[in-house]
Amino acid sequence: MTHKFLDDISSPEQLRQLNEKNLPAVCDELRQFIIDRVAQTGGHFASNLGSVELTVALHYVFNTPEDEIVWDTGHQAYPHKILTERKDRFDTIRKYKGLSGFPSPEESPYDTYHVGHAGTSISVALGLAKARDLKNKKHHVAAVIGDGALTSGLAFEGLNNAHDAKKFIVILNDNEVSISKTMGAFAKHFSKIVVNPKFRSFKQKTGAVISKIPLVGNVLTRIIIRLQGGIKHILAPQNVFENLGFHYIGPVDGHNVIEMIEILKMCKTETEIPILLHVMTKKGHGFKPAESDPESYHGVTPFDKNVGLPNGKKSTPTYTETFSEIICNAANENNKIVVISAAMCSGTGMTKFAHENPNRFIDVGIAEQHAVTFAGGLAARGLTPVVTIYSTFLQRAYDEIEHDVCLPNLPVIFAIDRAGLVGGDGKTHHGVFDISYLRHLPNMKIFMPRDKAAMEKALDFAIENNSPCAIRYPRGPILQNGYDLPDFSSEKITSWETLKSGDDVTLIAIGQMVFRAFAAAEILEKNGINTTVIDACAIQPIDENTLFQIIEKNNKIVTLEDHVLSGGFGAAITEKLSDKNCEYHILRIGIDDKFVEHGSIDELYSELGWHPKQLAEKIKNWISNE
Ligand SMILES: Cc1ncc(C[n+]2csc(CCOP(=O)(O)OP(=O)(O)O)c2C)c(N)n1
Repeated sequence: MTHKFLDDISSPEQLRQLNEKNLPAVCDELRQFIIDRVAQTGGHFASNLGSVELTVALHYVFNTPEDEIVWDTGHQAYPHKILTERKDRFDTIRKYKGLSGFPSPEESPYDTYHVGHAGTSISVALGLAKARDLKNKKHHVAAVIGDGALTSGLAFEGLNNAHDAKKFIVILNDNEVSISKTMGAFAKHFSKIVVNPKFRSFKQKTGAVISKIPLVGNVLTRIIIRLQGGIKHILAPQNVFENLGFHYIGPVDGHNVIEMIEILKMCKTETEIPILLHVMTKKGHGFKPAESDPESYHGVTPFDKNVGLPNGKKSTPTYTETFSEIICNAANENNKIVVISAAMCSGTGMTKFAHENPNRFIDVGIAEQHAVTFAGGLAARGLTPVVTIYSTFLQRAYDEIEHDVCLPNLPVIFAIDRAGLVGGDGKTHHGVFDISYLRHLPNMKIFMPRDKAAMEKALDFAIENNSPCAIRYPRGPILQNGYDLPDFSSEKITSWETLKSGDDVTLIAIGQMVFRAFAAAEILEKNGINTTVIDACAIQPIDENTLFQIIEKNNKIVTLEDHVLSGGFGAAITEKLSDKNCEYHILRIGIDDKFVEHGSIDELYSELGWHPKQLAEKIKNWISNE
């Protein structure tokens, strides 16, 4: 498919050569390009359709990459990637060795910072602006943040610190949606500003017209902006941004590229105080199914653009779906259970729970720290809070887990989804650190079930237990690659399960790695190596009885975990054996001191050597060298 303008635009410099009147057509082509490509590759979709005009306007008005734009979270930066020298490689997005799904300075000088987690843009941009000032440079710095990302505490901390920043613009891309509806009082505050059309048209019309008058334009615009400040105080006395020292401009139509350009030019002239530009966009703009169901189209797998997303469920349930089922069943029996989500209701499979238990489901917004401490408060008064959260986002709340849950020893349950490698989202999203950052906390217990039976036992234990418990489980279906095993059968979840016995070596694995260990054991068997295979569902505390029995029989052990080795499960075993002065030989299989890139799970496992054949080979070589 050819594009009249886009085919000749590889960089913002080329975009800036165009006459302004052609920019709406550029936007249409860019949007169609994204629809065509993401329907084939999968990836973030609805947010990128919403950010097209804003991106074109920003690169048109600002002298990027000298002027610096920081995209918050980075899931909306596909139009930016396409305009900044990556159009020809866009087919490789999120694929192994291909373009990252998020901004990455290693990939392009136009990507000012690594992102993936929400709420960082204002702090990053302030840091860049301060560095600019200290180095006596003169360029502009802008942060683009969604109304969802603005619910995170970190974003507020950045806003609070920005009052004296110069040549500094925060652009609030407000589509009233996070992944689900944006939660909290802040979102309500925005809607009050938005329903103030009188204010909006005054600002846009006067500002845009006057800024066109040569020489006096900029000065007058500035006066007008100040004047508007006065009017706005009458019209919108509660404007929180003004109270924080920003000059607030908006709300403006984020799909009118010409209007956006005028307003951004106007913003550029105001160099002395920070500006908050409030832009209204529609998530999924220009693709009807995504406009009407932005949640389903937030992130997509490949789909037929003429039909829309496939419906129907896959035959093998995922770990997420399984947890969803058992927590709903548990809540039917136990009215103390309360589920808390940090803006990830559907991702963590809690849609059904929220529907069935509206009073016992709380979406706190992108506020992981608050989610954990809030859960502590609930637990302190006898409720059973379950924080359903991705491993990578729980990292935000380390101090709250330690100080507000483990120290007072409160029975908060952490349902840690996406624990392990996640695939296309890559290094900002792999959930491979949680054992390390939880294991050393007193009172914390950690389980990693391989199947539904173990998950049920882990949840039952956690509900009965009077201290914090974490249940970690990965993305994807149970029975990874069809390595079928009977149900977890240990009576207690705190006891490890011996799946098979053999004399040469013992494989101790957690979660989905149990299936891989078992398949590797079958290959080793064919090579004359007899293995014992253990499912170590209880990671913390470990089942010492079983561990010491194993060591007495055979002191060669291999640990397998979808986690970093440093501080991980294998490290826990090593510590335990060393402390007891055991004689042992250990091979720890996991991730060795590196950030794993993006790609399919299959490719990443190949790279790490986690396919059963590779595992068997590695174990065989290790045994022969011991
Ligand atoms: C710390 C953190 N928590 C959760 C997420 C998952 N997440 C990715 S995008 C998103 C919604 C962002 O909403 P908004 O900023 O309004 O952007 P929109 O998608 O609406 O354009 C969420 C919750 C994340 N990336 N980082």
